[in-house]
Amino acid sequence: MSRPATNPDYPVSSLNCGGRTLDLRCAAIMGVLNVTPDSFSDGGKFVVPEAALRHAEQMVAEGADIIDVGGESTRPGAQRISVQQELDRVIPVVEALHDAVAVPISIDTSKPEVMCHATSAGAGLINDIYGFRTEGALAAAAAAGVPVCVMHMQGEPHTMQQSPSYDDVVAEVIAFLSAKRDECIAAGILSASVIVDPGFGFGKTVTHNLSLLRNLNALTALGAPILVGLSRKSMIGNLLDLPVDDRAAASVSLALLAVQHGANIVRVHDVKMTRDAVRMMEIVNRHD
Ligand code: 8Y7
Repeated sequence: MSRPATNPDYPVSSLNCGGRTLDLRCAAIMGVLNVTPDSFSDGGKFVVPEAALRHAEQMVAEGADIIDVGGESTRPGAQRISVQQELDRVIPVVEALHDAVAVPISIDTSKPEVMCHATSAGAGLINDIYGFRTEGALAAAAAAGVPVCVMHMQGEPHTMQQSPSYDDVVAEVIAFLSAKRDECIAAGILSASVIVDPGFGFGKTVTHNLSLLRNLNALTALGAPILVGLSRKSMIGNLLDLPVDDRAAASVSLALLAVQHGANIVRVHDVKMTRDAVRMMEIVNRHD
């Protein structure tokens, strides 16, 4: 049975992630796999490759369509780590995961060396929250020949939440992503391989985040797959006064709204709940 697209106007139905297919006819679930000792929500739990592997396998069993492996914490105020530290953390995990699961693997990094080694080790997508602004990052991504996710961020992680400011957050984020995508294409990345992400929480107040979520549909004008990360973010803590380990229901609700407003990929910690909720919503939406 052929399944209608989440967004019927959207031209790309799948992405080739280094030989593994990410189906975008329905919203895809990206499971977060942090291999950092200091990540804000599950920091320290998955530093041992064995434990990381088991967690990834569980997410795939629960319906994750892609696993995003990250070795450097990006929470506000986090310190940056060296290339070698990041390689030591993520490469063994990417290699092991590539053998252990069949879904595409994404590497969350801004370092060209990590992009290069991780894609050689089997990663099929590069997720750079810095939007490939690091010297050599665009060239490394183009050489890797895999799809990329470009994310909007105002400022740098350690200062971005001090005083985020926009005249029109939606228009500015769209203009930024459009220019970034042009840069990617000029560097040799296929236009159909560029995913865009408004970067919830990255140099944005709660009001900016809400504006972007309510108007996410405006990003579909870019004609690119849209990825969003809202899972367990501080916006939920601010609005509902919930600690990070009690944000699952609110995160699922935000994921549903994002898909309803045009997101093609949702980056989440709670895979099973999000998968079930998104599937249910898609079934209801299609029943006419
Ligand atoms: C995002 C992300 C994070 C996001 C993309 C967290 C790595 C912070 N957030 N990547 N990474 N989009 N593409 O809360 O929103 O998980 S880290």
